[in-house]
Amino acid sequence: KVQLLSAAAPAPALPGAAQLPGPQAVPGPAGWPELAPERLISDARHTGRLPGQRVRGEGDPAAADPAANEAYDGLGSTFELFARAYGRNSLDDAGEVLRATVHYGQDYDNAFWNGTRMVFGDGDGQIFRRFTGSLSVIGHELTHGVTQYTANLAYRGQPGALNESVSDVFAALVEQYARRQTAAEASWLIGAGLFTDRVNGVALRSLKEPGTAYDDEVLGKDPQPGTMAGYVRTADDYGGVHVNSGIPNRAFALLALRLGGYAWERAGLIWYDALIGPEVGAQTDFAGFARATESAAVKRYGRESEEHAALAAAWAQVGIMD
Ligand code: ASN
Ligand code: ZN
Repeated sequence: KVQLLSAAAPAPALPGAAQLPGPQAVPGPAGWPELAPERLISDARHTGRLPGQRVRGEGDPAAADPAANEAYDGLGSTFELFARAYGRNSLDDAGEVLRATVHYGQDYDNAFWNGTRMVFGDGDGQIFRRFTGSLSVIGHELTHGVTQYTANLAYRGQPGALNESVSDVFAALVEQYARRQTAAEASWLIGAGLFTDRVNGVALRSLKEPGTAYDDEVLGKDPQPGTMAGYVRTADDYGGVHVNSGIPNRAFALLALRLGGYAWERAGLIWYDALIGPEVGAQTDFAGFARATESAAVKRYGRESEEHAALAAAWAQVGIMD
């Protein structure tokens, strides 16, 4: 069965990150060092063997293979969000090499983080196109690496759904940052453009409107809930980690939309502070994560701040922390 990293009408064509103005257009806070990625792209040549053959390293000219170049550019865009918005030097904040393997397996319908590298399938061409085609998929998988080095959220139940949600939140921010989109302008979709024309869906998931990303004869309907009332109790998928992530995802989108402007700035900082802070660990549940974001908002912006009020309202709207 297809495990959807979770898909609805084709998304509008958007410019790739490569065609956008360089990172200097949105500089990080003054005083932060200039950080640069070290990327290494390999090719599994349609086998299941990792890492595969080296096809492009840092600073190399574009490869002949578009999948390799998409991976290279997407790793760069992800590095850029974490570096420029949060001062983070790669996944481990110590300059770890960003590694990816393309053309993994045959007709492989997924992408994953294996603990040390990103791995991308080509899709089966029936449901999915190649997974390097979506910057939010790349951002999602790499953020699993950031989570591994920080909160290390267990991949089961509510901590697992938070692990998934954190990957979706920063994936959305990677795309928004690359496109210089405000919260109001953003699609809030994960994996837009991955589905072939045969699928009735726009993306794998929607942070803004969980449960609306696809409704398809073969795939069924997007099962994500947007409130605790819809929390799915299941033994599948480690307790529904790709489903229940819709709840904290929506809390983030509600906060960002309420605050307005660039979501990576205030909303993203609050989430990042919580993720790397002392209150969030392997067993943190939704309520614990909400409290950690509240501590972060109060610390950064004050108890009487607009940010704190917007945060409390967002969590209350999804049925957590009222
Ligand atoms: N692409 C999926 C993810 O990162 C892989 C999986 O864990 N089923 O969540
Ligand atoms: Zn994931």
